[in-house]
Amino acid sequence: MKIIDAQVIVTNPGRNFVTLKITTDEGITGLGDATLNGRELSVVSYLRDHVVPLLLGTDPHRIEDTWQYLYRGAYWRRGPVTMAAIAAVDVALWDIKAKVAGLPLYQLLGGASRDRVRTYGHANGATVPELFDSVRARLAEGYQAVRIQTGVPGLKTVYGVHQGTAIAEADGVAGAPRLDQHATPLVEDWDTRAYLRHMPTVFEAVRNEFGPELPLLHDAHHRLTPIEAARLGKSLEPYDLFWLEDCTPAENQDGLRLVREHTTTPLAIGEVFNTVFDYQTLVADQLIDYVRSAVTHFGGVSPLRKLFDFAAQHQIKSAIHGPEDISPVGMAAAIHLDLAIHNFGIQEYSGYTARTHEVFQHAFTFEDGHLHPGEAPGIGVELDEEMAAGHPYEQAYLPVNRLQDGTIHDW
Ligand code: KDG
Ligand code: MG
Repeated sequence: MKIIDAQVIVTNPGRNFVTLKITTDEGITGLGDATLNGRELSVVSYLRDHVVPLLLGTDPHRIEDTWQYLYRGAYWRRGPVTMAAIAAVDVALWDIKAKVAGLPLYQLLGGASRDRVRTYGHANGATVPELFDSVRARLAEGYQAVRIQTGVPGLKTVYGVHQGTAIAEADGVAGAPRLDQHATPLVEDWDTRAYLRHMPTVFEAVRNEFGPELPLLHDAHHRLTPIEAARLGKSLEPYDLFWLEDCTPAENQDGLRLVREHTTTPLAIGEVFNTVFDYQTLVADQLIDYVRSAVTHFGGVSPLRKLFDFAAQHQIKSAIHGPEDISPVGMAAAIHLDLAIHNFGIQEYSGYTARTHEVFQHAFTFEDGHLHPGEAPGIGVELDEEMAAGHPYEQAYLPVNRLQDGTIHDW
């Protein structure tokens, strides 16, 4: 079998998604997600201009060899653009291989290790009463674990707290919020001391309202220094978090050592990482509890599975990044992996707009807070190209963050 065509399709059924479609001489097609939020077109060019010419005429079954060729053969390794492009190829080739076998991808990854995949959803509110409403809405949708994000007194806009941007048309997960995307970057504001004072009061209120059982998560979104993160982790210990996510930017992996020494709150990290090398110290020294990379930003199913095996040796579990900016193609690949690996932890899932479900018809299902990849051969996603063309690309940026004196801060 040979690859005879590879197209890059950009569509915006609510937000921008980049999809690679590989076609073989036997008429079998495979899809891969290459969406890099806010920098989408750089991956489109990387694929169209530099990767597609290398794929034509090659054997789609040689997934590992193709991966190594694209990774090592570029000379310039790693980085989000490169690894999103390689991820799209890797997933599209797994899709083809599984379709040829007539099996859902998870069967080729060793078969199911569980019956279904536990997820967590996003609850948020500018105030605590609004947050409670949001938690109730997620529970009504079936979620059995909830991420908690709130406004901070004195700050206008804070990460994860969506102001009037809920997607009314979202189905399945009805209240799925639209992650802020703007034609020019929205400027949010930040005050670490106000945040550190506020968060324990929020979690105390949530525990009092919803009881001790509900798994609660929180994303600090890279904003704290290690000692600030240590303080937050310690102050949240009475509220028994499932995890504290991205508590500090982890370019300096050793920073997590300080956090770890001061708190027993479980730590999750890695959604901006793109190779196993970003995790080397974190995993080998057991400084974290969950690895958070997305199939889409980590080079695909092949390297992510290797990361999970490395993590398993250190009793660290998976928690694949699954925000709204991972397309249903990237999400489907994640769910197959979640079902197959032994050290599965939890899967993030925020749902999609109704239009997204129409453009990307998928076999995966969401029920009672759990996902299942379905039994369709391959990853189980088909792209309606005509419909996709009806929703063209729109330039969109993520927000940026400034301290109250105007200094740029991590978003
Ligand atoms: O594009 C950026 C988002 O993917 C990110 O902000 C979402 O932090 C995120 C999460 O945990 O889902
Ligand atoms: Mg996050």
